[in-house]
Amino acid sequence: MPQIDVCLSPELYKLCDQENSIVVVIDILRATSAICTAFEFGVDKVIPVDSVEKAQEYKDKGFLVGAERNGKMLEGFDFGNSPYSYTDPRIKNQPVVITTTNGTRAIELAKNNHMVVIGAFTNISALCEWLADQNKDVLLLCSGWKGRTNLEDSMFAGAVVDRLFEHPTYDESYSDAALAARHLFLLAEEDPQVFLRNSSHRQRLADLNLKEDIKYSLQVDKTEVIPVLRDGELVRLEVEKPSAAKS
Ligand code: 3SL
Repeated sequence: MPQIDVCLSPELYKLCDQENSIVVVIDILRATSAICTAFEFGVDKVIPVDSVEKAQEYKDKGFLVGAERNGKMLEGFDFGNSPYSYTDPRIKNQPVVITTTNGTRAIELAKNNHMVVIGAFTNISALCEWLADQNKDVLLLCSGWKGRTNLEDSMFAGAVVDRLFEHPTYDESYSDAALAARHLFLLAEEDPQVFLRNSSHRQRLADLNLKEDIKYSLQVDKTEVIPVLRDGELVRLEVEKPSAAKS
């Protein structure tokens, strides 16, 4: 029976079974929410890089590049990490390179896995429907903050566990971390914004006047795109819809 596990921090990744699992990288505030937005707004592919130096190399070659550290957009680049900046018409049919404090680091960590996809509230239904059809182990990898656990990524992991909880594929196949994340989500679901009110990253972004980004990133189902990592680049996963396949 396939298992669902939650890796509450990148520091724990080496302890999780990555080899047989689909790894879902999560950075709700804000990298994976921003990446999903970029796909919804027509980006051709997103190239995640784990250092500002690599991002600069792409910038020098003429790529559009998003670069963020500690919540702030880095000078000299095209975008920061706000999902709103990836609604820019310049990204349509273009590749975009992105480096962020934690999200792209988590992608880098998982990049050698056979299947890495991107999860956010903004694509949660599409993601969960697809996961439910895969009949594979799932590892929900929370990006956290500089190696530490954070509330919003754990809460999202719990939302995914909750959606798959009753599914026959995953019947009672949960790690303790997955169960803990689900409990957290059940506490949060009535009003995630209120639940996150005292969380460290929410505070950090609120101090930077980024409250709108927080609201945006907690909205569900703004896109059906599931970004998937192929040869180090994020592209749209082609999802075969059973009904469409039959007709
Ligand atoms: O760490 C990251 O990848 C970012 O999402 C952090 S921030 O939201 O831009 O502060």
